[in-house]
Amino acid sequence: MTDKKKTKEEALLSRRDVFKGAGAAAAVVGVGASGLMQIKNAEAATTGDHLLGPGDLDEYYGFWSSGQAGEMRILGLPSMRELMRVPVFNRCSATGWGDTNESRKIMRDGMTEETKKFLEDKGGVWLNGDLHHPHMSFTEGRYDGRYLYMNDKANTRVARVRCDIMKVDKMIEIPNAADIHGLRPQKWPRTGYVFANGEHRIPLPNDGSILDEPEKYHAVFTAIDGDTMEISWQVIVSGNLDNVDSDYQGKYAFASCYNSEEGVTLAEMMGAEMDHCVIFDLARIEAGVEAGDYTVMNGVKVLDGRKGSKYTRYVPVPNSPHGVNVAPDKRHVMIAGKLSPTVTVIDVNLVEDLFTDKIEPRGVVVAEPQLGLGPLHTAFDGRGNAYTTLFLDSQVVKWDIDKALRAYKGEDVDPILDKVDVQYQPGHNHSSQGETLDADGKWLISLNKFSKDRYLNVGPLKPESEQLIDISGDKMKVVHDSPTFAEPHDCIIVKASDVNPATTWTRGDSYWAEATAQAEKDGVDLDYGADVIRDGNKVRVYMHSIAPTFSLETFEVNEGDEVTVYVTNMDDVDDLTHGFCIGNYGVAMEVGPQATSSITFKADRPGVHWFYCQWFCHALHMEMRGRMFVKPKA
Ligand code: RUQ
Ligand code: CUA
Repeated sequence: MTDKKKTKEEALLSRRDVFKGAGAAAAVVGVGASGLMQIKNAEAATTGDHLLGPGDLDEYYGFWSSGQAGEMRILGLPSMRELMRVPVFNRCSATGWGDTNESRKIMRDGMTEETKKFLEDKGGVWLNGDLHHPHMSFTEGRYDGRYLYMNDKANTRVARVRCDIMKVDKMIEIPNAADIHGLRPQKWPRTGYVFANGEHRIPLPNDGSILDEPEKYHAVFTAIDGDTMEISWQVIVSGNLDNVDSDYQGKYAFASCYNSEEGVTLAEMMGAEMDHCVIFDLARIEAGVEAGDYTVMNGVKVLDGRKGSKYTRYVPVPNSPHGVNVAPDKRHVMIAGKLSPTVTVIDVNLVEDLFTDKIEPRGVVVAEPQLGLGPLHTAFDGRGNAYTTLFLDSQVVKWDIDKALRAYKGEDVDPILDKVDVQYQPGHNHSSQGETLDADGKWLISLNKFSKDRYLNVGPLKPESEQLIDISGDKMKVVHDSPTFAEPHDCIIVKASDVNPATTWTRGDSYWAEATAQAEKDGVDLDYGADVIRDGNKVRVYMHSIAPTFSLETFEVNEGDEVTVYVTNMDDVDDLTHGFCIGNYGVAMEVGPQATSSITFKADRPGVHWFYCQWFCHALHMEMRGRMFVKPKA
């Protein structure tokens, strides 16, 4: 077992060995003579096994969205230390995401032609994004460590992160939809589909021929093939789609659907007391695709799943429902009421009767406990309890699913077990492995939209706030909070042993397949090259790096040339990342150990321009540089 895989217990054990003299018990609660662990107060000492000492490794990865910042973040839990930021829908100065040829290809390959045209004079790629929901691929209801999928609400995209390298490898725009919000992978038998909700209603086609005629607008539900990242099919719905989850049977997807009034103003959207949970029947939809019951729009098969369709059912749910969460009991689907103090519980086993019209739409509802004001999202502990965030009450409520079912049948029982204050206004919450069959009921995260007075004031723009709650006992206990920059929208908590990132890249990775092909055509060695290839006014510069040198100390190009620099990092030492930056040229990128990265720019500034390594790599890091000569036009 490598250091990276050490569980927290093992880490603590080895620490105990190191500090034998301090006494085992003291080392376990972290108050050893070494003083390595900080204990804030006596209360934390009793529940404080979330505190890790320097060098100790966490038991879980947390994969965090960042909302309007557009990136994914990786945290360690329970320590809540931020481990990494993975650029996705944003641009990144440190890694060159959005500037390197490899990242721009990923960003552009999945764009519609129309968007490519729109971005022609805007740099070719989107500059902003709004990443809400990161979720891992499943095999038989458990995280399988292959991929993470995530949505961009701002520019209607879905991206995939390869978990071996923790970089985006695919990004697609979803046609016919506006603003992807809810996103979940299929849990059973595997991912499989990735379901994505188009939130806003738009005319189809949205080419200006229909403007202020809201009755002609539609929202669209999309199933993406998680392996190929191609769109399998889409379904038009009635109303706006919000969040979505999938079952443990592989039969259905459940989406919250507000604005059944199909209004466009706030007053119109709030008119009805009841909105819906839309249930999508995957087998019936696949049969419909097979039978040709679709219209092709922008190259995608689109089925009509509006009210009355055989592909969907609309279960009335109060009022502007939001979060959809399927319990690890494989049976109950929780739909949070948002504007209603209730969570509506649907029994998956009754849904087939709904599709065969044996029962009324509300016949699938088996509980609807009143929990508090502003229920948004629900998490699970695998012991039959649910944890729902209450946005308006600024609380998390713990409730007993079975008691809620019994109360709905008329028994006089109160399902509410506990409530805890959180600071302030929680949106999502998530429990350790809680959206899988491995829900272990140890930790709960509350992601809070406001921090107000919780931290030192940093001006009018405040951080948001995330809190760690110990749910292993009867009572919930907030044990840690941290401020975070915009916006800790959602997260998942995955056992560290289920994720196996590589420590270096592997030469020959398809990530730089285009560079490999070009080097072959140019007859140069991508691994150990030091070549300048001229091809008309295109120049390709191949160099490799071994700390602290680049294989080229200088290269010369002509003003106006289109220059591509390929840098291969031949160091294979763990954590030995180099960079390549050209001063005053807007050219910068990360080159990980054993990776190739490339970047293309126009050499339209004559003169001497230093290139340098911008990732600290060696005692002679400052000396790791060279010169680009740009010869002026005659
Ligand atoms: S939704 S705060 Cu974008 Cu995740 Cu519920
Ligand atoms: Cu190479 Cu710094």
